[in-house]
Amino acid sequence: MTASPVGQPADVTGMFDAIVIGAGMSGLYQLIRLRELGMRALVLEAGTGVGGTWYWNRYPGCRFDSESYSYGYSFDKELLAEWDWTEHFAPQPETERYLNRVADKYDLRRDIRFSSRVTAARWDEASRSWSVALEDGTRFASRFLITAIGALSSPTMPAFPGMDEFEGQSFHTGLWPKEPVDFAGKRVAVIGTGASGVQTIQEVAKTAAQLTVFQRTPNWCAPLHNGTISPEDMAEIRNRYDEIFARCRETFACFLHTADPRNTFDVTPEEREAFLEKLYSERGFGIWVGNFKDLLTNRAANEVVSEFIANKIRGRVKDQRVAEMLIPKTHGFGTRRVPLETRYYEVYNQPNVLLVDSRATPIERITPTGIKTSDAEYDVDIIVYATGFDALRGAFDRIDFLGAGGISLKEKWEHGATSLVGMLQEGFPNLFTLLGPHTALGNIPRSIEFNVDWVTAMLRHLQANGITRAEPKPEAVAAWMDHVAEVARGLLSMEVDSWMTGVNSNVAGKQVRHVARYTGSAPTYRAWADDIARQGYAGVALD
Ligand code: N01
Repeated sequence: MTASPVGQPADVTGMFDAIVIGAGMSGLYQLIRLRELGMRALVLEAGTGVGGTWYWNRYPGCRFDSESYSYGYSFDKELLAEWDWTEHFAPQPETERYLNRVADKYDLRRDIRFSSRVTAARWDEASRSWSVALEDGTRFASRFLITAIGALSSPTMPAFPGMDEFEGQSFHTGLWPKEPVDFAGKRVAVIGTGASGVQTIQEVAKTAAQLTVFQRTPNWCAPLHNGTISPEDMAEIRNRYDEIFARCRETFACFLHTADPRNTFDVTPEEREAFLEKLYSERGFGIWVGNFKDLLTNRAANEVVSEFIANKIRGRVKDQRVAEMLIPKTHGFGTRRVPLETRYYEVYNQPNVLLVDSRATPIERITPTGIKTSDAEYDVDIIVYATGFDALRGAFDRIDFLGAGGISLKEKWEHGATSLVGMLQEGFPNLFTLLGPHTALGNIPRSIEFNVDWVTAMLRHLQANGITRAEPKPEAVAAWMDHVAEVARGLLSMEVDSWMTGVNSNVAGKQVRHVARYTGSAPTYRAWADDIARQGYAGVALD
């Protein structure tokens, strides 16, 4: 196939070789690669700027919890040489600046249409093209459609009665306004204690007159140990970039940290304690993904580590009644995403901070002046909803994808998504889903670079061989889904409700725990995907 236009359906106002939905880290990198293929590409972005996650999530305290230098793009040596990270875990404004620098450097904005929310995408068999509609009715068409819509990008709000009547300000962390929000002297409520809630709480507590935290399920949190990066440190990091990215390629989830080769009970109690102390005092995710290798599969091992962390919480929170409220009782350490924190637990020692157990005393309604629970009323000026996302499938469900023969992706995925290596969808020819369900996530930019390169190589193969239609075969999808199910077997995280098991209490039909994401290692994932490519896209019907 060449980059020539395809047959144009009557209602289409623009025709492209490829349309990318989303101008976050995936979309920007994909656009660079599509240009290299000589394709005429268009990126459609709902926001007014680039950055995706780092554009929308500008809540106070938002920052990385992968090391900055393991998170940035690795594909551009010049960019690596030029860009200085200022903190081990960069705050959101720095990351947004970084992604704008990338957009400037490659002059990407000329192919990005901002304020363009895609609401529908329809496959047209006759022209072998996708027709993509925006919410204002504008339509574009392309041979190939690539979703770069993120895994955690569809924010969800609870459905408390009275929310519209609240007379103060209210915000969702994932839809934070660009204008600064001043918490000084205000009475603030934060609902939700996941990674977003924890980062928000520890920041808001610094200036709010009163902070009331509504916690339904406590999460196991561990110290981030952030620090600034001096110019000398940055020079040293820069010299190690090859080593850093090589390490990320080898590890289970593309982090700098990976599981210790020992099992929890291979060592004496003293050695175990010393190892856990070391991990707890070190920067980043080591305490979670660098722990004993049986942490997430052996219940007894998990209990030992959980008790270690529980004692840390007891040691950091003065009021032991509050400490017990903060210690998870229904899931073990690491079986849900571990929020990394900076003096989070100490916040609860402040006189201006109150923790409310919103499972014991549920929120009943939002009133014009605050929050009413089953046993009290809390007057507040600001409500922060840190209530998370309709993860993984959620961003897809917001778009009405209709594939071959009019099949609906939302209906097809009603009881759980299927795919071939997360990136190709049976019934949806020429659709590529970057960070789709069942791609390896982990340190996400590392996965993004792999996925974009994989899609780009496949597009190059299609171009070179004059192929205008590509759709995964049912047997290949079934084999991949068997593997996805197999690697999740025996994981303690599969016994717990979270976005990682596809559960969201705020979304109808998403209460059933299932294998919602790929839980195997990134190297195993890449080997599967690379095998498909090596065999000339075996498992994909090409025509
Ligand atoms: O969302 P969450 P998040 N009534 O789903 C509560 C990534 N991330 O935005 O646990 C009362 O984890 C809910 O309670 P429960 C990261 O991968 C990364 O914090 O369902 N409470 C929970 O406490 C993360 O895992 C970074 O009982 C309600 C909270 O809201 C993912 O994004 C930073 C409720 C939601 O927690 C999602 O994190 C931030 C209701 N009706 C996020 N509905 C970094 O890398 C929900 N809750 C730094």
